[in-house]
Amino acid sequence: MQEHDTVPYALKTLPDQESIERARALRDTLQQRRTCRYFSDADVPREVIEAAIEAAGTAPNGANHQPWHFAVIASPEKKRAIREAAEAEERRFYGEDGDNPKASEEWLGALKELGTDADKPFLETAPYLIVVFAQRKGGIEEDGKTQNYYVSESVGIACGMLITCLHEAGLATLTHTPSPMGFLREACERPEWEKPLMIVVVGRPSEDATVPAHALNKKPLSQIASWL
Ligand code: IYR
Repeated sequence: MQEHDTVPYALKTLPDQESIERARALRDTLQQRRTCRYFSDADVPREVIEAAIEAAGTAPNGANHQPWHFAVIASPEKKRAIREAAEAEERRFYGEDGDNPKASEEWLGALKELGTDADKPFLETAPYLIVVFAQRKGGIEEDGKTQNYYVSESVGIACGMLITCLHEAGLATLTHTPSPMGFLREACERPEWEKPLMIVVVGRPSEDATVPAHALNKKPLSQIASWL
């Protein structure tokens, strides 16, 4: 290694059995997570959102530039504006605007089991929308010039950690990706070097919330892993 400043790595290691139990306990918790499309308008503590964003901010990332920004939307006016812009894009995607759909037939076929359409009421109902931005440039100082590295990978991992923390806190989430989503940069007053990556919708499920049965169909370990 080249010469650099260091501090000790103070990770508390665990006995094997406890390690296994804790990994399985978190797996069991995460196996209960569902993408939610029916939200209640009940408020949730801002402290949970803050802690989850702090958790996301610990994600591994390129050169420790931490190339992310989380714009938290709670204002009803902003939520309505985002819903209207997102639904306009979705109507074009699904062909609900009278033109040919922008999505291919194959893509629309793949979505059939999920039952989605251009209607996105949850963008107004849920108490919080977290709009996640990827900073293409900026470095740790966010100067808008310094090159950032592995931006999509870094911000993708951060989103995973955000969702994990929110789920652990008993909140429902939906990762929503209207396409294109350039309108979010203006709505959230973010600079041109930031690219919106996704909206994480956060709240409690409505009492009659359902999830598509298709969502329970998870690939087994034997299919998703190989051991070499
Ligand atoms: N963004 C659209 C379409 C959509 C695409 C995929 I891939 C999904 O897994 C779900 C939806 C929408 O939100 O309806």
